[in-house]
Amino acid sequence: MTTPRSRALLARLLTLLLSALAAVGARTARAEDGYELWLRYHPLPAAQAAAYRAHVVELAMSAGTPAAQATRDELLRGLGGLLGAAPRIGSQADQDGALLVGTPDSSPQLARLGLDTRALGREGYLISSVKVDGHAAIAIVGNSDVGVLYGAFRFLRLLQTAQPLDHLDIRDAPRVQLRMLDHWDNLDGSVERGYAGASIWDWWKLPGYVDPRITDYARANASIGINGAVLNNVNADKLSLTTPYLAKAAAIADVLRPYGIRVYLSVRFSSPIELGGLKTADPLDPAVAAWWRAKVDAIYKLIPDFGGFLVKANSEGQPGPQDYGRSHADGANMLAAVLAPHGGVVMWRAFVYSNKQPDDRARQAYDEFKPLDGRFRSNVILQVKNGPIDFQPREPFHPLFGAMPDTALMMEFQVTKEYLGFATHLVYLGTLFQETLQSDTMARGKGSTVARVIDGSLYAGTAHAHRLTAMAGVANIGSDRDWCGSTFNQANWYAFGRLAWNPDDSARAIAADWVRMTFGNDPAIVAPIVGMMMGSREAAVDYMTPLGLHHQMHEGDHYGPAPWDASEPRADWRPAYYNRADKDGIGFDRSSHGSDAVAQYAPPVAAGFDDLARIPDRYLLWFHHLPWDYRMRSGRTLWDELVLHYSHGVDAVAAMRVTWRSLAGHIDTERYAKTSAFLAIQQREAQWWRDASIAYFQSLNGLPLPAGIAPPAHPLKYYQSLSFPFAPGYNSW
Ligand code: GCW
Repeated sequence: MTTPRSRALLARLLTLLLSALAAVGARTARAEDGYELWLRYHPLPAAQAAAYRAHVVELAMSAGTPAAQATRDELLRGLGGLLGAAPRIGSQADQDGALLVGTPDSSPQLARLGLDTRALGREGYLISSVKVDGHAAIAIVGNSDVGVLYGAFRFLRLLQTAQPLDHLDIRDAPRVQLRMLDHWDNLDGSVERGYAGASIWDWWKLPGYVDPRITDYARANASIGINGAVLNNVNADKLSLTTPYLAKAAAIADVLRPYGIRVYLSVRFSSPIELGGLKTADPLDPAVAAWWRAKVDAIYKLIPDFGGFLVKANSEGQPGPQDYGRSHADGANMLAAVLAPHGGVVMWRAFVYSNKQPDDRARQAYDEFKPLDGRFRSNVILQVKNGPIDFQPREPFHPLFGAMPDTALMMEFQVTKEYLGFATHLVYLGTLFQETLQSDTMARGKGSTVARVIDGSLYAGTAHAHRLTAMAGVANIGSDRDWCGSTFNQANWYAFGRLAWNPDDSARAIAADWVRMTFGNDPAIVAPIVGMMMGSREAAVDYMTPLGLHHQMHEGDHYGPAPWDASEPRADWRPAYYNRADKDGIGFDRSSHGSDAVAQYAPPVAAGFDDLARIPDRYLLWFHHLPWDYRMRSGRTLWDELVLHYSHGVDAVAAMRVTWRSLAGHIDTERYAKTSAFLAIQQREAQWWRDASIAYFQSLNGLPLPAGIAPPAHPLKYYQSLSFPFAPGYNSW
């Protein structure tokens, strides 16, 4: 029997239950899995949103092209999310608070403003507070649709990072022409050195079905100015050039095009034999050139704005022109000649070394390419890794950057963390990129930074001037829900794009923007997270390869430490080849007394690296072999210093964990928990790196540890017994 009282009670209970359920639902809906990346348009605090809304009452733009539509959609989505309501859509500004967006010829009002867009080039933009027919407005203007799109993303970034919108006067244009992601994605869906799941290109279902995720990929790239994507692994499968796979690439290109992104392909140099049935792939054979010409013509029929080829030739077993006694220039120029009529380019990799050469591996790219300076066609650009070995936690800049004034050189960074802890370690690479870009090659005197080689400004106005400039990052993107395998790996994609746009940008400023866009503007979180990020790469260098050590990772999968490994064949894939440690000392002698790799740098740089009194500690064992009791600047012995660096690396990870714990409650549950778990893994692995390295080196030198320093947790044999047959990113080729 129900009384009015019990009915009221029941009703209350029901209401409570429903609102509890709603709260759970809302929380689930708000759960952040990282999919949105830094384009996370969540509502800003109410007061802030209200202030901004006055500036964007109306969006005045015509959206007559797919690119302009993409821009308008992004602005509506971004402003709608951030401000709680999207602006009204109009075609012209007729009241205060209009956002006037377009190219000067897309709107008479914009044209009447007479803004000077000459210096913006094709891809630059301006964002300016203006008066339009007496009304206050903000103009976002570029000379092309893509310039406008970049301006729109920049405008959204102003809001996301809580910047004032009064008196805007921003002009920006990219300093580097080709800003590329290189995907090492295989046609079977695996990703070489990928730690974020399978490839985002679903080759199997393409071209019939293109995952909407590809549009989000394009948005993320456009938001940081990336304008090119090499779709497939440099260890290229010949099938990429067959008609069915070209049709698949074309379907991807169609989705990327409105976002200003061109598609490129890695090609296998021997394709004329394997696909064309020719007897040779000799670049000087006319039948070979004819095969490539026909292939390239066919590609441009399917993809009219195709970007060009990326080629790994005569490197790690890949075929190349040297198989026919021809040079890298012969090979690159043949391909460049058939691409040139279509406006395509060749990115030819300088990552070459041979274990047959009893030489220092670090010297080989320079020795091979330096004599070819000036021999490449103008649509060839040499793709040079940041350092002379291979994407190590720290390397000095590649000597080729200071040595080929008559050749266009592009940077290749690795965004995926093959040698830096895979998906789980928090290592912000902005500082690594910046360190290389700000290194001074001294090629034309002081201030000849790598950044100025890459953006072409070093030789502008000289007889060496060249047209093509580019920067590539080996992508860390996969089908994981959060794209990059971890929230913090997203920062590396972001930082790469920002630095490709402006190689002199600051890693710290970029980190701050990323944190604000990714986690929010609360000062209680921004400063601590930026602090963690800024110290994170040095921490990894310390626990893995301090003081200039390099390539100490387990062979093949590159997971974990194996400094003891000297097994044959292929010495130059083994850590012991690089550390040269024995009972007396450690380090690779590349000084003038050793392999003389120092001589590949401009004389003042070489002199600094060669001289023990001047070389920075961070490069010491890269260039010098020294006794364990060598006296460091600190007054400590080399051995003690080394051990302290390893320990410092572990301590720094512990400190990151403390910082992260202090942010509990300020970060959404899912991303907080994932990062916490990953930091715990990182701390364990940092300790493992430290302990295994110390145990091994101590087994050689028999020296005691500095006072107060804990010994390795296990005997050396334990570390040597570990193996990881299913480590990710490797067995795919
Ligand atoms: O770092 C090495 C990687 C290989 C890679 C090669 C390269 C694509 O271990 O997986 O192959 O560099 O850059 O070509």
